Amino acid sequence: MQKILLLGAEAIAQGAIDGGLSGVYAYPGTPSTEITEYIQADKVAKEKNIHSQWSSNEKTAMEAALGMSYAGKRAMVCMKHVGLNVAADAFVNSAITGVNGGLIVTVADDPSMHSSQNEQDSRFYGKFAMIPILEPSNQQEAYEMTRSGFELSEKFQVPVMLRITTRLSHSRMGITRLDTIKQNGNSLPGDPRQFVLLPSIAKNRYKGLLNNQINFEIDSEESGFNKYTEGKDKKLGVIACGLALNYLNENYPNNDIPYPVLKIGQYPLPRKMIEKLFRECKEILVLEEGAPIVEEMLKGYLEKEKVKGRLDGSLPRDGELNPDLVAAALGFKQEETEEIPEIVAGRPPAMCVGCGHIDAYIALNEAIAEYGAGRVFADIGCYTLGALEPYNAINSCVDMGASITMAKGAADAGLVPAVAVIGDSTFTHSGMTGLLDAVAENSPITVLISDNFTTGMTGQQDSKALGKIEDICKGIGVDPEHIIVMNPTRKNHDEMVRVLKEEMAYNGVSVVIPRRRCVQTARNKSLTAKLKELNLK
Ligand SMILES: Cc1ncc(C[n+]2csc(CCOP(=O)(O)OP(=O)(O)O)c2C)c(N)n1
Ligand code: SF4
Repeated sequence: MQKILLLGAEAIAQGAIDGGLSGVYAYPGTPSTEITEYIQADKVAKEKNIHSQWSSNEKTAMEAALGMSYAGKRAMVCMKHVGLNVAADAFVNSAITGVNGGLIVTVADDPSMHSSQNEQDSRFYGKFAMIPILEPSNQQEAYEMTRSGFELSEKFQVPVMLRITTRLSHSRMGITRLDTIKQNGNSLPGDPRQFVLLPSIAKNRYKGLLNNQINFEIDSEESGFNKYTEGKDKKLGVIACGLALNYLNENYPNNDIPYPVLKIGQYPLPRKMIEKLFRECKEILVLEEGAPIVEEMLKGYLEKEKVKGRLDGSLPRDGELNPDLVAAALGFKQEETEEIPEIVAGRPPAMCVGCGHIDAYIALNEAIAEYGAGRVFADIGCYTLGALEPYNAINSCVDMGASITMAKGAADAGLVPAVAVIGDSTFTHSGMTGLLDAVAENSPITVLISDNFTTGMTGQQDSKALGKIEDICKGIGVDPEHIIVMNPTRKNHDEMVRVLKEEMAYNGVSVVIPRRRCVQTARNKSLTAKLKELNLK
């Protein structure tokens, strides 16, 4: 087959389509978004009727994928690393229910936090759930792992995690495609009660998962994704996990690495290969992107002093790896590199000119001034940039949905009024349930749902909240007199300030909805048509 140039994320999507995928479920999040977008745009995926609509959040995505697997078909769920925190309940329990159709949980980590709140390493979650993990070293392997990951999942009847990182997701390679595999037909799980996690059933299922661990390890030992390459110089042995293999290779352009190298692409770790490396080499250098998970495990059960990596300072404890850092760990002399000219110096991100969030913040800052600073709890989206100059408008951004619940907690503590700022997509992701808590106790909070009809920050995906926000708030129990829609423009500034002042003075839950279309969606014709249909502007 011909080669096609694909991003790592796209290679995963193509691998899934070629591997017999029947449905992808996802909530957008950098660096995972392009996987689902590729499937949504793919003609063949459409012809094959592969489900690819966005889910409301990562938990609903994980559960829907598990449901598709229950019904016998191959499913994939995709998310960024922090999304797995949201999906964790379903994810961990899916290892115990097991699967029917192959299920791949693709999680994209973001070491160095290029666009994330943290740099947590999803391999911890895979290990925690005790399922096999695949970690590609390049985009071709990402394609192949996804394509064959469904088989691995079906072979052991457990979900399989595919763990990638930003650089792999967002860089390209020529991909050689393999034959396409047909989609599964419908079938029911072998054991009709395996998905019923009542304690008596769950205990048995859990024992089965524990008993299977040795089989996962044997599979890792035999996997083509793990590879031991001999080297003459036994002073050092290198363990290179996933993408870190690239950084090692870049230091040896002639492919003449003198040391034995153990490439890891499938977990649990292939213990026999690791023991061989330990037997043969004086010291071990562990190269892994993210947390020092492998290094820590090896230090725990083998000779401590022998293992070098992120924990002993051979490599930095946090942030992404790169060829230079690996060169230093290998003892190469660093060449002086040219200084970066000032013109390419880092620039902080900013909201677009003409963004409705800006006018909402200008009004909020004025309205809240009389109460003093420190009472605006925000959420995750473009509006988080309101934390920066010149607005300095918000005081928190913790996780998706936290704005409303944190405002409620602060109001419970006596910080009245407390204000929450949340976007439309984040509201339906995980803000709605917090609003229900606030309504249940009639908490004195003012919630700004800044509605721009889209999921702006991740690239203008559909928003599940479109045309529904007022009804959702009414349904949850917010007094309709305190659900107020505003047009956030300069012209309306005084009116916005007046409304916000009035609602902040109200002793109960009020929802103010500054509503203006995200300027980046101006050319999105299908959104224009939907807005017309809903009579929204
Ligand atoms: C749990 C989790 N999932 C996904 C993301 C990625 N993400 C950041 S902001 C955002 C959506 C923001 O949309 P919205 O609330 O409508 O605000 P907008 O960016 O449009 O202003 C997403 C999906 C994340 N940070 N955390
Ligand atoms: S992408 Fe849209 S929501 Fe985000 S800053 Fe720009 S205009 Fe505002």
